[in-house]
Amino acid sequence: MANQTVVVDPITRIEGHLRIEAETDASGLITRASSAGTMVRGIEIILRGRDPREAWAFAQRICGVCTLVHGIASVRAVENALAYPIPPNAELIRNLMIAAQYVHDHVMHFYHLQALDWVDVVSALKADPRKTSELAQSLSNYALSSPGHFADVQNKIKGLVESGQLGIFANGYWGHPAYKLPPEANLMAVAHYLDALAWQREVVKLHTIFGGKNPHPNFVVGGVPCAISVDAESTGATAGATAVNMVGLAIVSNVIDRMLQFVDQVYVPDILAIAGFYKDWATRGEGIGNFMTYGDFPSKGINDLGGFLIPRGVIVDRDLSHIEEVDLNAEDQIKEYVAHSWYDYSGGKQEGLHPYNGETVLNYTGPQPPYEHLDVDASYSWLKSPRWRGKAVEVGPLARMLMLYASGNHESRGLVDSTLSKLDLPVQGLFSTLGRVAARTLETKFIVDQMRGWYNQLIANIKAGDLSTFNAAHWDPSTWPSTAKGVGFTEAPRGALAHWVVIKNGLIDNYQAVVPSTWNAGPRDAAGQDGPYEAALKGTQMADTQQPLEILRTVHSFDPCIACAVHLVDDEGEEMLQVKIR
Ligand code: NFE
Ligand code: MG
Repeated sequence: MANQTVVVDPITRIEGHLRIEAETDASGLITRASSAGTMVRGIEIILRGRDPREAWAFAQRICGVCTLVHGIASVRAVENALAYPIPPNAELIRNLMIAAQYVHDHVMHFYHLQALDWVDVVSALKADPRKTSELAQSLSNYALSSPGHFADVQNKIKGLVESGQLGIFANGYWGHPAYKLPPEANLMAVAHYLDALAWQREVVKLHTIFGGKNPHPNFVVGGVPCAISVDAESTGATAGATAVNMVGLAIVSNVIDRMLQFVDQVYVPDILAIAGFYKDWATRGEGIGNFMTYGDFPSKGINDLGGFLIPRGVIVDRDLSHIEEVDLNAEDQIKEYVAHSWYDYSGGKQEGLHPYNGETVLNYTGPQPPYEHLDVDASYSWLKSPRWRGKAVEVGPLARMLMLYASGNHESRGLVDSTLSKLDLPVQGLFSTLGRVAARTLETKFIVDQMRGWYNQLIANIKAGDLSTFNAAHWDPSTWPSTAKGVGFTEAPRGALAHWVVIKNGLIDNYQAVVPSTWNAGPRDAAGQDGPYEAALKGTQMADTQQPLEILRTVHSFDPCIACAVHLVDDEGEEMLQVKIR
């Protein structure tokens, strides 16, 4: 083999349009990788001149996968600008909604977007359903583990394969030597893929109770838009259709139980079992080694960082003995660069801008389609390159679990240590593709365990007579200063997310969103430093450059969302996976 540029475009089983160009040496080792977002929409431009109280409804349309998170970041940004506190019940309901999003999103990401990198669907046909049932029952007491259930699933797959239409299972590299699971484990995982589809349809109800619908539940600046009604307890009827009553709260309680059950009985045991076959991926896809969180799940208001369940900070160079502080308002800390992006800045392409001064000026200088390669030495992405104090940082579940671990959080340390010991891996194994997959699962367990506490607190408040969910104090724009600026942040499933808003005379003057997948998937910066995907792909040995499964494994371990990352489509139709070799 000669040196090649392997192009994977689009990367499938993600949200949005992502292209990876990986330059390899003669052995198939990746020597340089370039991550390109190839889709642009302009939500930040659409927001200018609007009433900041309605920004959430537009901003939330940045993405329907991490639905909710842009609504949360937006109302928090406006509340921050207006020094607008929300009632304790609103904080509890937001925590429950954000947590539900983690559990829903992480389970779906594993089974529906990522599992097929590790699970060979076609191999499941060779499994013995009886042995599969024994395997499943040795891992947990999940109810759907009978030989008959697995035989049914196997027949379903057989039908798909025999019809020649694998449908949702099309386009896998089935039979690739990097698939290591025995047929029984493959069959079990495919069965759980299908079970997770049915499960997610039920648990999404939590958002519909508190926010009216999903995707895109409703929010309001100053609280949450659901009134709590205790009158309708006996009938289930409510005076106003949007009120939450005891019947609705009982459904929320049931959803929390179902989430807990699926995570404990299916998701966590599956990941532990599957990870045992892929321990070599604990030394692959290491990445940039810097990790950042903004923190979330407040218990004493958004301004009391000490009351956050997930702490804020940066870990530099994998040093878990020290956490750096992050200040989202400090102009010298968070900056976005466009040196390799299809944007211009008024001060030139080498400049970095803090989001309060952020500019969104499109300037496409790439090749006209159809093209073979991007000019990766010039501009090559619609993503900007955000940096913290000039450093590329990874955000997401691994960053959060590391921050919890480094800050001494007892439950998360227990989860991480017991997992490492079960897999017989050192702590360094966390800084890897497998580490990202495992951290997402452990985080789900950590968060789902918190949900009952918030729920109980909400019920206790209601029983004590506190029904307040909205604070009207600063709703009227006549109470606002003529100029104000604020930042709203959240830990979205894919990582640290913030929106910065500048308000002038009651209207939005500037609005900038810096999003988890922008942090992770962004291109090289003005100093030529790789983004986290690029760094994680560099040094990866590919078995077969025509079947870039290794690239998919590492990129999927970050859970990309390019709609979020660019928030700015070309008018080309959907394209199937294409691998071009030079
Ligand atoms: Ni569209 Fe998103 C999340 C945000 S990703 S999925 O989680 O914000 O970057
Ligand atoms: Mg932006």
